[in-house]
Amino acid sequence: MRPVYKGSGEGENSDMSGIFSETDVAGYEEDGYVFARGLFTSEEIGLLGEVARNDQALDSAATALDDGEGNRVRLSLWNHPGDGIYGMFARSRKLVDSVEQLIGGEVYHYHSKMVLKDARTGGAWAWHQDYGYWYQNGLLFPDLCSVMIAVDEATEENGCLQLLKGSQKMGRVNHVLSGEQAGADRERVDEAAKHLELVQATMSPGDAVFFHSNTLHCSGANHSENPRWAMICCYNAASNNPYKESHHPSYTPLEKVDDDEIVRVGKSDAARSAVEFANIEEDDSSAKVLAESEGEG
Ligand SMILES: O=C(O)CCC(=O)C(=O)O
Repeated sequence: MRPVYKGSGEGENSDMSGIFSETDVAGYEEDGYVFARGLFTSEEIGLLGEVARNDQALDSAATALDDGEGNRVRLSLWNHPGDGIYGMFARSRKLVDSVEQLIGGEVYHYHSKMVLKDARTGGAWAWHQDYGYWYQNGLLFPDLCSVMIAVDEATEENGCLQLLKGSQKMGRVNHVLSGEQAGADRERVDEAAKHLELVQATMSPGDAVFFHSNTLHCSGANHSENPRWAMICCYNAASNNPYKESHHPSYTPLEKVDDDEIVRVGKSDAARSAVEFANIEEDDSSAKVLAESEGEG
């Protein structure tokens, strides 16, 4: 599917004027994901890649998590989108309006991250649901959507995202800590894999895949000579404000920007990489809670 961007809506936060057709929205509800090929232009994604690769703060903020197979998963995370190029992507109308179509109402920015899956060393991600983590954060409903934006070409060789089609219908599966990552109950994942199609989310730079917070997903290690960096922007429904505080934000109105702000900001040095990175090791309590509950039996 190659969406045709219909242009920005005026006014209210939730104007439902995203890129998706009714068939796409129905596909998301059925399958738990939908692709938006070419959502970002080569100029937009080129600027994002250039800024990110030269961003010392992003590199220093990166946490490396042991994948249990001898490689490390590197990622940098930020809670508020900010006014730099990362924020312009996460706040762009073509992205946010489209998420709102899928969620069915106003959303806010829950956090974004850059996954730095480097050539030869980038680690694997265990099968999990995002809501498997986020459930711990006081969110009553799985009304969240993650959007993975390919910065580099994502192939099976360099560890593209893998999804189990329709797995969001299973509801939340138990998650246990394995190594430094929380993974979904393996017995259930193995059984689900006998019934559901495994989708390799191969993507070109600028492509995006939108997926439901209960969609089971994972990715392999990068054994290739090519990096596989991707930015993932996560959104929560405004109606699903967490009932308790956590390391990710409660409802904070999202100020959308016109799509051409991506290039304007990306080309202006001053504002290019303005964002406040989170300290995942200190702040992220989702996995720690799993570790504690395991300890409690
Ligand atoms: O980058 C990947 O391959 C997977 C990332 C992921 O699943 C996540 O951040 O929840």
